[in-house]
Amino acid sequence: MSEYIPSPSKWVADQVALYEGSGGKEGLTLRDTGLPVIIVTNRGRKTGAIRKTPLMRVADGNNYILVASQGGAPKHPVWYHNLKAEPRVEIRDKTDVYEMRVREVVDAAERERLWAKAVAAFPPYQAYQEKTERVIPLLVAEPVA
Ligand code: F42
Repeated sequence: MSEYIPSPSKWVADQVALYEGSGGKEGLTLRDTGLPVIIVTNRGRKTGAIRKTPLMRVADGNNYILVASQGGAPKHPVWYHNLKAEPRVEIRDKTDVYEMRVREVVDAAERERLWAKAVAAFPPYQAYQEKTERVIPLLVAEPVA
């Protein structure tokens, strides 16, 4: 089994430790917003190590929409590149864990529909998009049959 390398960002690593350590019963929201978070487990594209990334929970039926916003930073988050290289992930939503496959949304109509869902779930995404020159990538995680 590969090594798990926690995020270098302490608040992120702490949330993962609480969420996963409690089996999906604690640490379920972004700070004190009350808004739900999922944990994406994937592999680093260079190290092959296990990485765990909390993201806002944006559901679309049985799928999850992953928003590579990173607070409107100028560059895509590193996890986006990891998922492009290795799309097989595990997603924890509270106590449920799913094997999923990720693809980037490229179709304009699909993007419009899913972006509206993302902003409805987490309104700050709109301000993050206005803050940055890049188009914030959307990825869809779909259950592996
Ligand atoms: N980030 C979002 O982008 N969207 C969200 O909706 C979101 C919600 C959220 C909720 C709760 C929470 O605690 C955090 C949340 N975040 C959200 C932050 C998110 O979890 C990430 O921390 C953030 O997006 C930054 O992701 P990042 O992958 O850029 O992380 C940096 C800090 C990082 O970990 N860098 C590593 C490092 O060591 O510098 C990268 C490690 C890595 O993946 N290495 C790869 C490897 O092979 O192992 C190779 C990378 C390469 O060079 O190609």
